[in-house]
Amino acid sequence: GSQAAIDELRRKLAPEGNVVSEAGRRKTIEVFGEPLSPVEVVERICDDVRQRGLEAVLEYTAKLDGAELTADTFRVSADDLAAAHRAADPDFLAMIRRIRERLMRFQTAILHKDVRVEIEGGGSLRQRYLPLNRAGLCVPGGAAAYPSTVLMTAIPAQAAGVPELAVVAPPTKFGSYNTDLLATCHELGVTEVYRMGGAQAVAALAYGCQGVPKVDKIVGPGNLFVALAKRRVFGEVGIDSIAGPSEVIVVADASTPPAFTAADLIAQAEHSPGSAVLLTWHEPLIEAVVAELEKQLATLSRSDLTRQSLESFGALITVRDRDHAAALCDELATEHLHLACEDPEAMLAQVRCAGAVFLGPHSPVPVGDYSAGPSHVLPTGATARFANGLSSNDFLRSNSVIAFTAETLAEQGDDIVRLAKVEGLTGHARTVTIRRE
Ligand code: HSO
Ligand code: ZN
Repeated sequence: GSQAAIDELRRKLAPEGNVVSEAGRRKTIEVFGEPLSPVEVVERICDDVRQRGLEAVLEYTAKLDGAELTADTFRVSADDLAAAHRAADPDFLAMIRRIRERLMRFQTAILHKDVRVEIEGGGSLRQRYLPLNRAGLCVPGGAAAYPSTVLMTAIPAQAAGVPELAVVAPPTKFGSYNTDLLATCHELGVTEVYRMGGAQAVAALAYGCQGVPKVDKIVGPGNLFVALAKRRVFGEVGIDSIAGPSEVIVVADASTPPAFTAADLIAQAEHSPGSAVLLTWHEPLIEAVVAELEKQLATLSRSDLTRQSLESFGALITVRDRDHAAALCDELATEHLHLACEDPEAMLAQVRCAGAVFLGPHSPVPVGDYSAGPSHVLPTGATARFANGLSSNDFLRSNSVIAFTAETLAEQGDDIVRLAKVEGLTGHARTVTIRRE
């Protein structure tokens, strides 16, 4: 529980590639013929796209993603979407529909409801929620294909009632050339899919360019460039939280099967880089988990990557007791928190900061990644201190609505006039007094 140990854990939980990490901030890259920080590179790309539009987007797509696209080919055609859907395995599509059903039910249930408060003297005050007109959804495509991310971003938006959705995915075999991804878009009724990624995709969505109308909000995960670009364009458009590499803290005790815990840690490290931390007050568990990790890594498809990821960003830690574990979890504010110990409900009551919490032995993180209902787009790098996971409510904005009667205006008029005079704004005061004359 010493500060040094917490700092060490923080480093493990914020590997390079996370906007909040020192390592990520310090490195330099040569995109413009001179070494620049990622922040500077992203600024230049965003500004260039803002000025030169699609021409700049296509240039960066060629230079950074190695794909030669034109104004005619950078958007996935309706034919390509339909063809991917036709070619898809019917079982795959049936699965997508089942998952859509579950996500839609949860995302609809949590939507903010309009609120109306009657004023005693007459009239009403309201809070009214309305969907955004147009949202951009970032889907990554570097290390693996993520049709699940299409589900986890598009369905919350559809639950909120957003009429226009634009998906961007890099022009790679894991991105916008991936037929599973395209079939998923088609199944969900998403017709606008663009072959672009990185900062140039975020800038194109934020500022608009030939063939891409600007969006109101950009959501979804991505690499460092996507994350920095979202931060750059924020204010021009809305964004969700800024997601970095995936992380988990698993809290386990004598009741937790070591094989389950090893599998849960591996699932996170498999994202590579992915941070996987075990906290336990049952010391013998650690040795048992190490043995299980070895055993399970031997039969994993991405075992080298996962092993490296566990070595760099994994930690198996003994804590004093449950209270100590809860305090550490709250402080580390991790993306995924899996309470795999006995009486997880009791510990849930002690932890407030986490992106998503998974309770008990039957709720491994991939149920949330793939099928349960909440979105898997979650705050990482301790940003769960202040940020939320993506949900249908991110696609709503609200108006307050004020409707007074003459009686209510008369009743509150003196307060309004008095405060207006304190601020020296006699014009404000007159809007009330003129109605009395
Ligand atoms: N665990 C990732 C989401 C994901 N897992 C997608 C598999 N595919 C971030 O929450
Ligand atoms: Zn995952």
